[in-house]
Amino acid sequence: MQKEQYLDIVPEVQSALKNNEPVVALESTILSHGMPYPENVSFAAEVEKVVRAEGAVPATMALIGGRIKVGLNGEELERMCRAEDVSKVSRRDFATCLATGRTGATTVATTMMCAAMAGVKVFATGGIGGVHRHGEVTMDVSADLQELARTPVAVVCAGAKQILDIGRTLEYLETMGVPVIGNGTADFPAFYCKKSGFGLDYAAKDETEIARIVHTKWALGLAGGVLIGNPIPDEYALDFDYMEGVINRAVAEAELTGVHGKDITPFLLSRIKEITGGAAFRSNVQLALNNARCAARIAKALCALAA
Ligand code: PSU
Ligand code: MN
Repeated sequence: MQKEQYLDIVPEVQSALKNNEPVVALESTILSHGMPYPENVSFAAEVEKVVRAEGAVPATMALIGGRIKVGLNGEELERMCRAEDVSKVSRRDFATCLATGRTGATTVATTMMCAAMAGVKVFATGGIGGVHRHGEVTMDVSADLQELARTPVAVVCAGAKQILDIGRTLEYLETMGVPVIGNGTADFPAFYCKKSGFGLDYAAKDETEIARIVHTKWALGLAGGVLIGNPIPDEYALDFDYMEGVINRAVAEAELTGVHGKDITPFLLSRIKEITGGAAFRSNVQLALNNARCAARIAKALCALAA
């Protein structure tokens, strides 16, 4: 059986791909395990709207009923947002979830896998997974990083949350040969904050230049993806030191409760939300919309290069 036989690509995405029109992949873990219900329902609709406003077609990914869904209808989006009996699926869980027909939300790693299988080249997320704090002891390194090294998708993120060891995350990406490009910045963004203090080798001037870099990498036959760090808009950025305090508290609680493995990221996300109240959530929504806009522009520029 060919992998294509597991894919359900919605007609709108199918036709865009066939006609070399821009498509932007979106993940479902950000809905099911990254944002509260029912606010995630409005976010899911809004992010698709932003992609369309830029002239691209959104394709939210999920595993439902033994099928790889590329593009979700309203009912399926609602189901991912309700998140009842929806597991978080990374590369390790992918085949099991599909073969058993369970409902799975895709992370950055598995959204990249779905995108590559369908032929979607650009993906917008919020923040990527990475090397966790004390990762040198726990070996907790997100599968997102390996995926960036092996799967040819350009991923637009607002950097990584300070729940991670950002320095080691960038070291790991360097070792794996993943280009990390700043969109107008030479400082890797820290999700809620514009800067992490860790430098990048290249600050691209705009999305057209980013598309040229992505296009060149793949034209050379170099395997794997490209990571784009797109800083949160000024008006929604939060104070770095304030967030450091919040995150230190959440990380300490995680250590006390003994939560580990794939549950640690959702645990930290939900604690940050509780501690900060609405402010962090609003920033989270806005940075993700900003990434969707950037991804749509890169997708458009890539289509022009392929024409
Ligand atoms: N970081 C966030 N929000 C998220 C995630 C990470 O700020 O929603 C999600 C993404 O889906 C990411 C996943 O791919 O968590 C990483 O989980 P882990 O660390 O278990 O690999
Ligand atoms: Mn992990």
